Amino acid sequence: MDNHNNIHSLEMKFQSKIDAEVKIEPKDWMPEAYRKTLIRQISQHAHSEIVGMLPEGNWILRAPSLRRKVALLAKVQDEAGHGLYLYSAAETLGISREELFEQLITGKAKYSSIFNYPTLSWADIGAVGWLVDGAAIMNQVMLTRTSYGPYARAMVRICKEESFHQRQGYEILISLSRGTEEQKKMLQDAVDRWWWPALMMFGPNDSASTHSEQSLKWKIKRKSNDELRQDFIDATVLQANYLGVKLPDPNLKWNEERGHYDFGDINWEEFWAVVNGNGPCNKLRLKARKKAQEEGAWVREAAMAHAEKRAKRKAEKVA
Ligand code: FAQ
Repeated sequence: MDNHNNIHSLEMKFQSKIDAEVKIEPKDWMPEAYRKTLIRQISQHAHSEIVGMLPEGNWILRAPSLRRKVALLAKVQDEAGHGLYLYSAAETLGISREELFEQLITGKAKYSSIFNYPTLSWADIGAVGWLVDGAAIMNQVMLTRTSYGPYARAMVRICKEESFHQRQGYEILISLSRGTEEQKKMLQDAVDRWWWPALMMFGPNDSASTHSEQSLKWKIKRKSNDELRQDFIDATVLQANYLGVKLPDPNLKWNEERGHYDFGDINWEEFWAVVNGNGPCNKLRLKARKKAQEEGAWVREAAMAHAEKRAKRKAEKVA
């Protein structure tokens, strides 16, 4: 068999495994483009978790009570853990942690657009939990069934924690909704600012999504960007009603025929500006990550030296 035929037959076998719902594991043969797409998506996801710690970390010292502080601290620590699971999953595809970090701090790798918006009030922490974690869960529950084993397994753990994050945010907002006029105003203002960016998290419309068609075939994605966005809107409108907030979209209306909510146009110009580095906080976020990378260098070096020493001692014992 010549090389071309050989690759073709490997690709056929690979696709039939995917079609039969068999998970792909790190040492299995996979098309280069599948590996590349996964590294891109998983690393973008890992970076999002790590950069996502920044807007919330901003409020840890200003949380209004000890109970709120403990919950927020736990949530931000969870995001760091999610980043670690995801970086580890990306590493199984043959890329190093150093390369991944380098791609983030040089701006070569993307992270979610949502984390380039500022958290201006305490209500924003509630809105981030409710809307941002809510959108993240919608996407991530689908990813627990993604075709790559290590990514799917990481997602199972992550989703459990994200559910707590979403509840934590919603509970903050319930308290505000039962509070003073000023607190209610703060709640509405946060929802007004976070609603549209949360809808943008699902990515461009299906017709403009470059990777969706192939990723759906490979079952990396199990639902399209627009399907997930619609699922999120349908679930969230009811929660907004319970909170007594108005979602900032005059075109949001139940469509009996479709069995879904209709909604207004998303500002895609704003989305691409943010994705391309020109959102309100892009520069600030990268600066903070770069600083953390530099200041943490000695910790990583010390940890690696310790690990090497231990491995050497173990090898000497065996010999
Ligand atoms: N932001 O062809 P598609 C969290 C890019 S949740 C920035 O549709 P794809 C939890 C895309 O990369 C947030 N860029 O792409 C948390 C591509 O550019 P490229 C993270 C975006 O991959 C909560 C181009 O546009 N979640 O962190 C965005 O098939 C609270 C064309 O797009 C994940 O990453 C965007 N929103 O579908 C943490 C989930 N959307 O790479 C802290 C995993 C698209 O060719 C606090 N990722 N782009 O240069 C996915 O499911 C997918 O990657 C999508 C995009 C759905 C995000």
